[in-house]
Amino acid sequence: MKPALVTAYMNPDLDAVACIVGYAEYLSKIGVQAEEAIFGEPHDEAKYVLDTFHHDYPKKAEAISSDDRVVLVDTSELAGLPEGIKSEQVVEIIDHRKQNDSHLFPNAKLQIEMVGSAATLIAEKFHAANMEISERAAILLYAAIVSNTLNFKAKVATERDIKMAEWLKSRLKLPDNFIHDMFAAKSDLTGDKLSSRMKSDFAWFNLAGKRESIIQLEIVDADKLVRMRKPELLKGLQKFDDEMNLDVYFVSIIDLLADRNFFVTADALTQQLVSDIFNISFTDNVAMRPGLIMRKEITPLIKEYLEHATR
Ligand SMILES: [Mn+2]
Repeated sequence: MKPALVTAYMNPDLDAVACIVGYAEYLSKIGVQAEEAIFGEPHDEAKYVLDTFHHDYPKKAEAISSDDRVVLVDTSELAGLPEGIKSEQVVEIIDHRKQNDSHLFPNAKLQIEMVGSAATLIAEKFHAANMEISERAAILLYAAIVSNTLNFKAKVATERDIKMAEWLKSRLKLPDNFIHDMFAAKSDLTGDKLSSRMKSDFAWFNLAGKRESIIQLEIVDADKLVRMRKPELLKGLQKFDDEMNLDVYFVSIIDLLADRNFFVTADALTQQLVSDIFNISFTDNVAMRPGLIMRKEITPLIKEYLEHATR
């Protein structure tokens, strides 16, 4: 039998890459034939972690054939999956989001649990089995947990995330300032990097019959980005709307050190919805919300708003 392909959505972020590498390793170690499979380009943050520790990037997959068995990690949605994956081919799903399509995968064994990072669910498997973990998998899983929980400051962070991060950290030799440097590395959006980050982060979802997309940037000095690059942010959004005919769409910029979000959009319906949900207001297409909030927390609020909207 062909090895199962462990994969996620196109252009996987750090959490997805960590889960792909970690779970393929775990499955192999328990005797299940499995392979890492990346479609598109891993996010810069994942590359930064692998580069810092001189580890290989995960194997790029070419295409899905109809006899492949697919394991999905860090996603449970049809949207955003690599082309060619049919929901019947998915044999297992490990994910951590409320908003999911898991009912559309008839053959999948499901593990969907509300932790901050899907990487935590993978780390727990090694931990529970008291199994050796490679440095490559351990650093990716550790970095993913820290990144996904915004260094444990995000509301999505749970005791389970903290416990697994500590366990992984105890098995690693981390350079001084590793977390700071990782956050700084992903904040570099100079020049073309802003538009390519927006593109790699773009995905849209059907929420209560509306096409919704939130581009999430997690950076330091978010106020400066908003001040200097707002025209590019708006232009990028406009392009997504032109191509995909979106109903609700904005950029959510998480200000990692100042603990606040900026929301940017020129779309009137979106401004209304974001203003209503968070009780904030837009000035020149920008609104600020104190505290950190992540896309996976915002999405269910939008869904609820749309379902109850009578307009
Ligand atoms: Mn995730």
